[in-house]
Amino acid sequence: MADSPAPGDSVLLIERANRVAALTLNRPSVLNAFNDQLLADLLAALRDAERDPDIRAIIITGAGRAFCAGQDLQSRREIFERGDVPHLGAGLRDRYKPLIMRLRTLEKPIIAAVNGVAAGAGCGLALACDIRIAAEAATLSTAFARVGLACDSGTSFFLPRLVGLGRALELGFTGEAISAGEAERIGLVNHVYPAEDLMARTQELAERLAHGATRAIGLIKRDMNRAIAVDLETALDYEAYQQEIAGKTADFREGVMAFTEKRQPRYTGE
Ligand code: T3D
Repeated sequence: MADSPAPGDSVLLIERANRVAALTLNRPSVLNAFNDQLLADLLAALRDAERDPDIRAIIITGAGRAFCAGQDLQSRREIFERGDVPHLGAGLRDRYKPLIMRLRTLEKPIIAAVNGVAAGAGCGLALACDIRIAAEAATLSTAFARVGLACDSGTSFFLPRLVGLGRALELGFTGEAISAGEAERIGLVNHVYPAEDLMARTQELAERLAHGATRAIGLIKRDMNRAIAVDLETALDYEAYQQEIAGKTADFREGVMAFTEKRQPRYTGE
């Protein structure tokens, strides 16, 4: 079976509408597993979205029935068949680390629309997004230990912060898939919707954010990224530093003017 999209199709589809870029992982026959091309294209698309002032929110989703099944294991099988030894550390530093870092440092909201199974690095990808919205039938699984690997793609960083250490360790050790409903209950996903509503509801939220004070949203993301890894005093100082920046944005001026003039604000993201 072909492991890629139809000839001429890209492994990553990019759609832009109403200030939102929607990135669709497009290797449905292998549940959108990551190969080098998909990782490179996703990183490039995020870089483009970061630089484009017309794009103020990003959605990541998967084509077909899956979100992403993690690293393409067929390519790992080929290493063993050649009699080679896998050197996974270098690949993680060169391909996954830049992707996860880009997701966290990109100062625009990124929403994972988890349309189906998210496993291994596919689960890691979802966890590294700012907000996760799942279809009712979606499942999330660390999966790594089931194929004899430790957690990667930021999973060991984000999972305990999202669900607490005890739950994170169990999910890591077992690699068991949890349902979207259970993921919502433990704080791993923000919202769950019927499959037919998933993209519309995700687009709706993305557009709302994209028409908001997106400079402030970027600063909030930067703040919270920092705050989860430092002590309170450092976090308070960093908030003051960030707010100094926010206070000088056109959006803050507009927010104050709109409030005092009793009208809706028109934010430009500047
Ligand atoms: O290597 C490094 O660089 C280190 C980084 C590692 C990061 C990782 O992500 S390691 C973890 C990799 N992912 C997994 O272990 C998950 C593997 N997949 C599965 O366990 C199952 O496919 C699912 C639970 C995700 C879904 O199960 P199911 O029954 O719904 O579907 P299926 O029949 O297993 O999969 C459908 C097809 O997709 C199938 O191909 P076929 O038989 O129709 O030709 C299957 O082989 C293919 N597929 C699914 N996942 C992968 C994959 N092909 C390559 N790589 C995959 N990860």
